[in-house]
Amino acid sequence: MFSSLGEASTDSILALMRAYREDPRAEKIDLGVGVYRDAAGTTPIMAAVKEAERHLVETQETKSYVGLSGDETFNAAMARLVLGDAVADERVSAVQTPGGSGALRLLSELAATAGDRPILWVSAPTWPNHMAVGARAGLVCRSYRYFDPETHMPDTDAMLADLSEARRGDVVLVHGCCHNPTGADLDAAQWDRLTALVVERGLVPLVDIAYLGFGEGLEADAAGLRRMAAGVPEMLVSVSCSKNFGLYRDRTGVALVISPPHQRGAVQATLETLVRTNWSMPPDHGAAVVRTILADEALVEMWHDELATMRERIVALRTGLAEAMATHTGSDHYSFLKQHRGMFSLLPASAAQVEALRKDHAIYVTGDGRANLAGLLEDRLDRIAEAFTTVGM
Ligand code: PLP
Ligand code: TYF
Repeated sequence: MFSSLGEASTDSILALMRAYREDPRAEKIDLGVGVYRDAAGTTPIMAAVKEAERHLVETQETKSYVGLSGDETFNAAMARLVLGDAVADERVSAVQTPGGSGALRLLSELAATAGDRPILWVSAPTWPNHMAVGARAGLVCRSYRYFDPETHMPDTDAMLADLSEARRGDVVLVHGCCHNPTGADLDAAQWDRLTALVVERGLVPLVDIAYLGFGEGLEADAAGLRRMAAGVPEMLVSVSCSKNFGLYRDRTGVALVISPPHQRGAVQATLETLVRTNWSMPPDHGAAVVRTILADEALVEMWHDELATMRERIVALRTGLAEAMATHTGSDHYSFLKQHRGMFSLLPASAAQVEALRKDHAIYVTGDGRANLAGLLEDRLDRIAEAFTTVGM
């Protein structure tokens, strides 16, 4: 049975994580995998999460199965958190998923099941798992131009030109905020232009939002997605609680589908069929934690404060690195770091420069030059800027 198996294709980000772990150099710096770290270099459990967990331990009475779609209270609270009041409840279907990845997989399968062989359009570049998950779910994938390396910002004209080749019913994957890997987000006017094209050509947006609250704040980060949701007849949304609740390993997310009200029953039923044939029932713990936090005013406030601290730390590190680069290069070439949002920025680094950073300076960024700025430590900014300059970046 297994003789036909070739070398397994590995996720480049996860492979880098392993290489970092195996590097014996004490001075090594991990700017690879997208995990938030505090000033001590750790990824702590948020206090609001700890509090909710304590409450759950004391009050939870059963570990019996949750339903196929998970916890309805969690789903409704997440729909509210992400969509606000942009669309009427009667248009929204929701299922709790194992992480944002579970939501992406489910929504890709929904598109493959319901659509007429739709193409999944993803930004170039994008998170490597997007195409992999889409393809595994049976979708043909194509990419649209997104990033302008000159301005370090989105190239909307190129994006819209490429997407004008999409056929009616094709799915367009859009990053909700904090674009991974570039850090370059669409502004309100760019969201509106994309929405107009989606409506005109009958496309179905799949908005993937894994960093809500990491850019400018919960409301600001959801604003573009909500503008689009209010303007389109159909939309898919994959939401991750991994980063903004720090629940990475508890695998917590939600898949939302916006449809006309009369189709909601069929959509929800199809989602549940897909759930049953994938993981049958979602894992409970992370969603129970999120539900507990979002239902309690004091915990919500605690969570907001902690999220703000994380966001402000990332913004401060962005400014710090931009300033250190200005000092080392005598130019403002790296001021784009301050325009970018979220944990990542795509640095102007060649494959050889990425390799030199790793070999000569023990600094790990992904092969395409993506740096996780939340992996920086304040007292190393100067060393990093010096290394970037030394390798000629
Ligand atoms: N989408 C993007 C853009 C991501 O960067 C990630 C990774 O964290 C995910 C989705 C999925 O996250 P998870 O499955 O860990 O919730
Ligand atoms: O982009 C990242 O680094 C995060 C973490 O298969 C991640 O999204 C990376 C790869 C992967 C799963 C999660």
